[in-house]
Amino acid sequence: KFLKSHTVGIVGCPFSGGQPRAGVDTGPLELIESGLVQDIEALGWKVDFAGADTLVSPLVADGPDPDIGKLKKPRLVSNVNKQVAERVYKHAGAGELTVTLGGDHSLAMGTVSGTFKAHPDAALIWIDAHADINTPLTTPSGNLHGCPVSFLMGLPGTSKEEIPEFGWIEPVLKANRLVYIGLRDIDEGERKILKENNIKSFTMHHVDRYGIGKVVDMALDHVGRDRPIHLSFDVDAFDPAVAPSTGTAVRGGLQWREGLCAVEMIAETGNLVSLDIMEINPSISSTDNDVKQTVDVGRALVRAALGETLL
Ligand code: 4U7
Ligand code: MN
Ligand code: MN
Ligand code: MN
Repeated sequence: KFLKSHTVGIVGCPFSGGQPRAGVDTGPLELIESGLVQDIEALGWKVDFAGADTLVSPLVADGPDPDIGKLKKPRLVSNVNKQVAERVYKHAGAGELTVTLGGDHSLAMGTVSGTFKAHPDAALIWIDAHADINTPLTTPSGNLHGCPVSFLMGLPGTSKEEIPEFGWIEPVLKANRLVYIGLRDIDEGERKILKENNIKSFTMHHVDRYGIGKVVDMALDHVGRDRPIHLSFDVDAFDPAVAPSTGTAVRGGLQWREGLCAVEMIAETGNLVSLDIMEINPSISSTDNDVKQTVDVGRALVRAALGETLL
């Protein structure tokens, strides 16, 4: 409906500057090397990907980057995300289904900005253990992967006047176009923001209580079933037994089929225009199988988004 061609545009973002743990920047290459492009082609989609050497740069700061308030590496995160936004817009504006491979979740500043520039009426579905809606004023850690949603909404503390370094980000996201699934680790400041802005949030409690199918149906009803969808999927939404190789794992998450079912239902609407697979960190593992399993679930999410399991 909203895509102009049966083409997946891949944006690889080897970036870890939005959080402190090394290794999440190798997530995109692991996904590509595992056979993701072949997976996509096998499902009958064309792939628009210029190769691993076109992954977004710069990956490291090119000058001093002192904290702004509590925020860590603010100029680096901003600069990388501005480029990500342009790359995503190039694909989304051409009517491709954009798939962005992270990298840490601060990258959603760029992915959502790029998608919404091409599809201003889009809704954002955020599947994550965390709400990632801390502002520069509420963040307990200063890590920008916990903050992207606040910038996209233009919450207090994120304006051009308050923090010109992020002035390129337009507040494109309205509270009623955002829905969360899988939350279970919410900071006090975030809880207040979610309540004050009436942001629809399905926590793991709701998943347990109603089942994933009902939760996704309610989520789609809330944002509206007739608009483009950007799905931002943080693999830490999964239970750590399913996706162990990630930086901020939290017990009690989605099972393998629950996560896949959610993505399948979103794919089934025919409205998915942009997908983020974020926070796979191949450097984090306690058994030999951890990395493979986490990469496998990331690949499975992409295939599900492209309709693999729909008849
Ligand atoms: B992720 C946290 F305090 N809320 O802001 C923060 F608990 O992209 C965690 O979802 C953020 O992995 C996690 O640092 C960001 C913390
Ligand atoms: Mn998370
Ligand atoms: Mn996240
Ligand atoms: Mn994380």
